[in-house]
Amino acid sequence: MDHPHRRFNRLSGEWVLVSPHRAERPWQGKVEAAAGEERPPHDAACYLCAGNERAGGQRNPPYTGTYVFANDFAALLPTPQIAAARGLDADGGHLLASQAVHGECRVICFSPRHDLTLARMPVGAIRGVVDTWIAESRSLGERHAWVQIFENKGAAMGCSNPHPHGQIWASDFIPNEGLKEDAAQRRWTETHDSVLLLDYAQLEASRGDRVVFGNADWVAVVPWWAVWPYEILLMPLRRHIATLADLTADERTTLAEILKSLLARYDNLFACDFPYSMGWHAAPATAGSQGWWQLHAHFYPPLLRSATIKKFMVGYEMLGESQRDITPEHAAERLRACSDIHHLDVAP
Ligand code: H2U
Ligand code: ZN
Repeated sequence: MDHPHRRFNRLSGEWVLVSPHRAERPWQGKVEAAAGEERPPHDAACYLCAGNERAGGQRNPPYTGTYVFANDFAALLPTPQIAAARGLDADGGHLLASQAVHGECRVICFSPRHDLTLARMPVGAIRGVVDTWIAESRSLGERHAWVQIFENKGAAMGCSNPHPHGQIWASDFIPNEGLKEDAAQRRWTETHDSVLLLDYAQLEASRGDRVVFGNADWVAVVPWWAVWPYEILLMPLRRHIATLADLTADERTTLAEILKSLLARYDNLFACDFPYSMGWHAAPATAGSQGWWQLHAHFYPPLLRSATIKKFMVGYEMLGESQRDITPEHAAERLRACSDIHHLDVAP
């Protein structure tokens, strides 16, 4: 498969153009010096550190594990603003369509340690993050149609603060990505009488060439249809699991373990603090969706060749469709070859 071809994304229903012959340009293997910024365990100027005042004026408690607070600059507001949105429907909703929305936005501090990232936290502390994701998705899921848990990491992804943290945006609507995946998974179950991402996880585990790492309950692959060079799809391997709340205690621990292993490999790939956006997709509360939805996490990292050379989604990608040079198989091979011991935790 080193000729140009397209691959179909079963989950989103979109195609990606793969041009592996372009990647035959010799790989420089260039490793930039890791951004040498040493961070203190507590930064008096950080609005996420324990005990500090936030931009909104409130003070964080002296938290010791994870800490969740309502985003002081929330993109979604809790009160429906129906009248205001109607005012936007200037032509009766034919061309200038709009929809009033409401929701809630929260910030999750993963740890009080300003100098850590998920990749360098102990498995027990990552398990604490998993438990927080579960508790938040459960409570917000009771009153919102969609709960989007995500982490933006690194300045390259527009993250405003290196303190380890993620976000949750819960809304009364299912956003575009969720709708595409809902339709594709539903169609698969209706035509195959099975669960799309469980079939897919088991197929990838049996083939192995796109697998980065797997354990008793989970498998992480550079998916067949990956768009970002080192994109990862993390899926349950053994059974149909619709939501985070459906995970057993063992599956929560093996999830923390695989997260640590994957994120250490990411940092080791270019010996840097690897930027990415990641997030969870799970069954919404709509009737029937638990039947076809399989819980999974996407990792979308922008880096292409080194700590400083990233892939831009421009030109053909904006106007035509996504394109990649190195194959998903090649990317998986590179990630498999990385140690899962973080480079900063290796004794000199
Ligand atoms: P990033 O994950 O993109 O860095 O965003 C951090 C969030 O933290 C951002 O959504 C919120 C911002 O609104 N925030 C607060 O809620 N309070 C603050 O004091 C600063 C940042
Ligand atoms: Zn901090």
